[in-house]
Amino acid sequence: MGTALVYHEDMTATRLLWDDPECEIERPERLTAALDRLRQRGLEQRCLRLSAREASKEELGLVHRKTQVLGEEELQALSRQFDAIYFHPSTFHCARLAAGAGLQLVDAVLTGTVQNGLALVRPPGHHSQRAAANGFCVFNNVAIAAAHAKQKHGLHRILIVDWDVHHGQGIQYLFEDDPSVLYFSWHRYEHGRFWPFLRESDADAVGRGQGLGFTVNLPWNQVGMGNADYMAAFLHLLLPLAFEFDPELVLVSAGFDSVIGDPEGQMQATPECFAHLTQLLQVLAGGRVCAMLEGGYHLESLAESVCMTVQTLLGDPAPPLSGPMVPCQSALESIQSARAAQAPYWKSLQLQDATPVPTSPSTHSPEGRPPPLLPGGPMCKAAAPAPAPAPSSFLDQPCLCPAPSVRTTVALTAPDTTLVLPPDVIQQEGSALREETEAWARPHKSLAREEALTALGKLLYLLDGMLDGQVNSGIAATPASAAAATLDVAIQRGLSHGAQRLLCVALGQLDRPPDLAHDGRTLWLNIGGKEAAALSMFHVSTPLPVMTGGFLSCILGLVLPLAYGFQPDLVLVALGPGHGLQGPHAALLSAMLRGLAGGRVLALLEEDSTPQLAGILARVLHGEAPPSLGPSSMASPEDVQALMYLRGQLEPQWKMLQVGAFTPQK
Ligand code: Q9C
Ligand code: ZN
Repeated sequence: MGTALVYHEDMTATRLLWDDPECEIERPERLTAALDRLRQRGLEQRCLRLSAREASKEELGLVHRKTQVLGEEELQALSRQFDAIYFHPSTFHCARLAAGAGLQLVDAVLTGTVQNGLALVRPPGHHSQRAAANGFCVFNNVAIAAAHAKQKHGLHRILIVDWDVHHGQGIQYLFEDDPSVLYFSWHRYEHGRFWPFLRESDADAVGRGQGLGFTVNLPWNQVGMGNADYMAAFLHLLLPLAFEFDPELVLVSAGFDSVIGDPEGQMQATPECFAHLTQLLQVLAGGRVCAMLEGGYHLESLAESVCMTVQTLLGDPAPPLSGPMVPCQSALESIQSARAAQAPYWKSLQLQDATPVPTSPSTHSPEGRPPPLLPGGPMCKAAAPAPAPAPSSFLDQPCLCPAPSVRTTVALTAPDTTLVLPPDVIQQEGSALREETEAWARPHKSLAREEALTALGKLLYLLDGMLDGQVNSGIAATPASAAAATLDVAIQRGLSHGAQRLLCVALGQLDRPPDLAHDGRTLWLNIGGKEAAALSMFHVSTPLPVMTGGFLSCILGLVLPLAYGFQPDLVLVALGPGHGLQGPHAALLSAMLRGLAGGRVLALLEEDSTPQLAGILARVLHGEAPPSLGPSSMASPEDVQALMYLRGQLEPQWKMLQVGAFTPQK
């Protein structure tokens, strides 16, 4: 449905006219660097360009007490009345354009003109308060947009995600007693020793009155937070609350001073991380995401990260994250303390009283089963995650993966005319050579039948297209009786034709292929197994959660932490016999797995799946937003118990699991 890019060149006019080392980093080149890079990458041209308009006095009045235009001689004197602020003769015009750009973006998304978008603006907004400019911010662009979405569009639940490295205290103050706005901010805090030095930036500031639990602060107490820390914060803190909140709109205070290289933030996360953060937010609110620029002072990091964000809003798959996915101790402590502070207000963080913490896996590991085998380091050398890049190496190499010419292919046995697909999703005609297909099928009895062979030929052709880089993702179908064997062949074919690490998420009754080597190249995850069991760190099985809340906990607290820790370069997701997943659940899982392997995801369905299911999966793999799940029920005691057991087994090896779903309070 499209991505809007809202901009006006006039916003480059405001600049610092005197000497002030604190303010000089907020300069016009921030906008031109970002825009030039978007053009260079061909991304600007793919967006709906909207020329920013000024916000009206009434619109500014939604948030701010009074606004006045001052003479030039008063500007410097006025600047001194605020913390970290400069005014220029053009500042009020620019600030009204910045606020107006946010309003246009929200209007374009909420009227259905576009699916999502970015407003490239300055001055930034999130520090601005009802009657005070602060921290380079004049009007609070995101807060005005939120108030407008409530007043003019009648929204009841708006999520604001502030990934700028500073605390957006202005947004916090404006909505602290308002339960219709959930405000999440992570920020450099250093136990209160970093600007703006506020006690209320800490994790125990959770809102007031009706708004208790609707302010979520994640203070970073050390610099150097990286991709693993940011991903852990989303998986284990923001997203559980966000799904429970079920927003109608997501606003992003998109500051990029939280990216590696920025002088203010001193963090380590790479620009690609912001593609992943964006993609994770796109599964909320039916994909209605409005990002507005806040900080970001390293021009190269800023430009690259803006490209990552826009590219992801456009639906392109996120480039894989590099570096070891191990959150640092300080990050884990911060996430845990924020979870503890929020737990009274959110079911998704609570452990039900009825659930005993299992000390032995008696209910989940029947007698006779060998004890869980958790080898310390069976990962073969070739499969070990790449070492962390040198801090500045990302600047030397282009971060874009070569885009496959075809993003998504549907390879059903008989091309289905009732399928509703985006125009550029291809229905595949081709099949692998008959002889080759038969050779792969030979060891499997269930692949002897003609129908199974036909389906296998189509699957192999699709898989080869993906491994060659011609196709990014796809769906294929197989007769139910041949599902396990077809999956087995797909795994072997993937591993022998270039995949270094293959993640297989098998839903329903699908057993791990018996001849699969234990060399760490395949991570096998079965959802819908009889019991929770970790036979090795690469062979995990869990029952299908019975409730939506349990399903979300399973994805956020188990599947994605394992997947991001494994860093696969190919993902197979198979809906096998008795998978029991409803369309929206299957769509959400697929949408989130798309963050792995550069979006190289092959979904395997049963032949008698409905065209609706095939259609929804094809659209999601193509980059469309999955439908909202609606209000989520709590996880059942069985769901909680299975997850806690697996976490206990796997956490020593898979560090992204730490502080995840249902940590018992120590
Ligand atoms: N070195 C935004 O990013 N100066 N505002 C802090 C610490 C103020 C940042 C000094 C930074 C304001 C939108
Ligand atoms: Zn900032």
